[in-house]
Amino acid sequence: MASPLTSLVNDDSRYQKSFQLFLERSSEHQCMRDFIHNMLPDILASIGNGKSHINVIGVGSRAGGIDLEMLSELRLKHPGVTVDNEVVEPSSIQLQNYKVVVSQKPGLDHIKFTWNQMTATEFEEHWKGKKMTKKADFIHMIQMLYYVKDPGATMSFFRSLLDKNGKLLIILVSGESGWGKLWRTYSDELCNQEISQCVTTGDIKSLLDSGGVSYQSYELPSQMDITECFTEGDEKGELLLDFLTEVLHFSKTASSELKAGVLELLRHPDCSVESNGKVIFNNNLGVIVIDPLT
Ligand code: CQA
Repeated sequence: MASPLTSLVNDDSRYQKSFQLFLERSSEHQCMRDFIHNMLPDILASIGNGKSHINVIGVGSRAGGIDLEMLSELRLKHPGVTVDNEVVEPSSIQLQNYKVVVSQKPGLDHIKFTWNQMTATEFEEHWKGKKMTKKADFIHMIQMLYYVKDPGATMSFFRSLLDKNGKLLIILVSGESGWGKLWRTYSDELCNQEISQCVTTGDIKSLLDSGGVSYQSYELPSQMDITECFTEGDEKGELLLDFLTEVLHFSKTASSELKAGVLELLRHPDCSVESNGKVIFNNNLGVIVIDPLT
């Protein structure tokens, strides 16, 4: 049966609305910040190998909030180095926001920003086309591998850009999260590979293991309050459901059977815990840190 459901990515304004609400209802950004301030410094200490110049690539940087926090930890670990930061971001609005923040924030004079308004795949073509030989010391891909055709191929390309002692950092939802359970259960209905991949760090680890690639991994506990999803007709609940399923107007367009199944699974102990009348969805993230090809 052909899927009658439209992806949320087709309506960017609704995507941004549901994403903003997700950020308010979840600890996603806080848990990333905790990782950046507590674990990332040791990872950053191992890059660069005493060089006075460090090359960074941010893939899917959005408005740069998380990037700038990482760059400030990089500065603390490597005082006095200059940084070349390639920003890869397809949304012109997000890139514009990033540029404004950079122009207003003091203390970024040691960083040269190169703005690439393009997708990761376009960046790969552009890099290969220009026969670039520049290597990177630190590359990060945060919550973006869902949106490439072939996550394994994209990961391999960016890994091939790492200099000796470089690190490639990937953040995705954990295979053990509610997302993983939701996607394993409803892949036929919710995962349209033309639009986005239902990929978790579990899948990436399997790929790396089968290729004999060495990496480190971390689990970041994170929650999302999805209580409003269970109030029929609740506007915010519907926005959150759109975000969870990545389907535009899921409540209005999904079959009643699919809707009932998804709602039941979302509050099932495999996905959520219920306490004090709240339904708290497991939004755990996984971090993978990959070494260069040797
Ligand atoms: C578009 C596509 C994806 C976006 C976006 C716009 C996105 C956030 C904001 N704007 Cl056109 N994606 C995103 C970011 C974090 C995140 C999720 C999506 O946790 C949720 N899932 C990805 C499929 C599930 C983990």
